[in-house]
Amino acid sequence: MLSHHQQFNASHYLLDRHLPDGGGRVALRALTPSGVRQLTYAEVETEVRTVAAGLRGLGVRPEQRVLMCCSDGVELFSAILAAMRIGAVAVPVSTMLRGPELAKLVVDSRAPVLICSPEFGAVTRAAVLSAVEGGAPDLADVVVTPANVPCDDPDPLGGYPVRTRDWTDLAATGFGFDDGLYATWDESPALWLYTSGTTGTPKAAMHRHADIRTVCETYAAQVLGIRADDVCFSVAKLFFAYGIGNSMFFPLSVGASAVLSPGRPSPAAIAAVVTEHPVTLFYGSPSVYGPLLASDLPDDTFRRVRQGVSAGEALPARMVIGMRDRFGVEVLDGIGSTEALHIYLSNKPGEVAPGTSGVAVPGYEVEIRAEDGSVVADGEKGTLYLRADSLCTGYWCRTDVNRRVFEGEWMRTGDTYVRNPDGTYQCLGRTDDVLKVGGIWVTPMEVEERLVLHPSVSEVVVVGVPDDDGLDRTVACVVPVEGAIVDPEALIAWCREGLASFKKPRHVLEIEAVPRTATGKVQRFLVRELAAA
Ligand code: 3SK
Repeated sequence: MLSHHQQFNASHYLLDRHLPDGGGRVALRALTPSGVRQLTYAEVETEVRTVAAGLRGLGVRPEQRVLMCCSDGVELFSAILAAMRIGAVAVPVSTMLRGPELAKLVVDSRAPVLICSPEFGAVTRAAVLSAVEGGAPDLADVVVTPANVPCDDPDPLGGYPVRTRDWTDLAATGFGFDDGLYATWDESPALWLYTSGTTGTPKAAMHRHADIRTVCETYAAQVLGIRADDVCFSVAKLFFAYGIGNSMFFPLSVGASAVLSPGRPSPAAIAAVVTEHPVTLFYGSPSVYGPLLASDLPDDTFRRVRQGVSAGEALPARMVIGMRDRFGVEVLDGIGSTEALHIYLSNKPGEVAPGTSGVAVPGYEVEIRAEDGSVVADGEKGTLYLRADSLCTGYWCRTDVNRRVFEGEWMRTGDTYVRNPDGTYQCLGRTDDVLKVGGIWVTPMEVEERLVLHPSVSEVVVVGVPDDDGLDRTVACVVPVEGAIVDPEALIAWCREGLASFKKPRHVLEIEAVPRTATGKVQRFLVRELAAA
């Protein structure tokens, strides 16, 4: 064997390793239409072996991709672990995609097998049809799981232009096939996660088996201090990098457990989970902390939660403080990326600096660089660069983007950051979102933070729209609090009161909702289009 071929399989690391003495521990509590399905580590392993043999029975070979468009449940959880177990590549994709978007991923991934939930039957059928017609000769089988949310598809297996089988057939297909571990290496491909960022076509960030161990040993162990008695609940689903770390990698890395909830994370649904299950680690994002704070949930709803986490976009300081003062939950805001697999800048327990992304996670290195590539001094803004063992090996078949984004060992994140005098890092938005107004830099986030304090404002996005001279003018796109009136003059005066005058928006526009990506990031290019219309 070559020296860089260290045998390692993430599925073994997460699951089989615990079996000698931890097989009876609860690994999973999956919410289904008929109640909670609770599985021990030994039961998950049995499920994973069954799916592994089934995939082998379908002819899946090591390093081939298995595409999964499934709601969170036992099937998706075991399919991901099963694919990695047999050396194949798990590719869980967003359940929010429409048919043509999913078709592109079927074509791009060259997956021979697509596993889907019947809830997304119409979308997957349209996608498979269009993909097969438009250049997906590799796709041979679609496997339909049981539904994890009520679903009335009259013919879940019908209408696919390839072989179709249900979950029970998959098990039967695997009869007599090997369900054992494939001898993957640290370096072997394990997981692809499609990311579109805030613009552009989706690209698959390719992760190795070793990357999964890295995020467990760094962020989960050294920031969260995750323990075997933790119960994790993540609002982000398993197809997000944030969600798969929160609900699968982290709990399984220490013999802990996760609650999987396939539904929409309304405040009431979140409250039901954290009160009915002994959740100790709650992973959210600004888009859930805002509604939680606006809700009338009892203040002791999160009494069993020992730590809250936030990622996706910068958590406003008022939400950090609100969660602490009202619900007694310390929320660690951090920033991660699909490319890094999880969070690389984070606040630490007991050392939270509200409104910042905290400091580098142990094992991760960041630099803030000016346009000429030099590292800027504290207090100066620049683009955040990241060096990390868990960085993906690149984007599948996207040489153009790879050459722009990955610079040797470093990745250009495209986020504008500043390091504060106390050593914490503060997000100022995307590198290309910072505006120059009248020759002076204006950071949209600063203006947004001021505007959101106004009682009539629920959400706001500030963008630059070029005027006739091509010069940026700032437009604040405001979603009002229910029943409130947006008064542009009053809001501009409010900004003038709290900010240097040049930072006030030139225009205020009322919008119904902030457009966001599947991962909850604001789609500023769409807001810009609204503002320019
Ligand atoms: O958006 C983030 O902050 C994030 C965090 C963890 C994993 C993945 C992502 C995109």
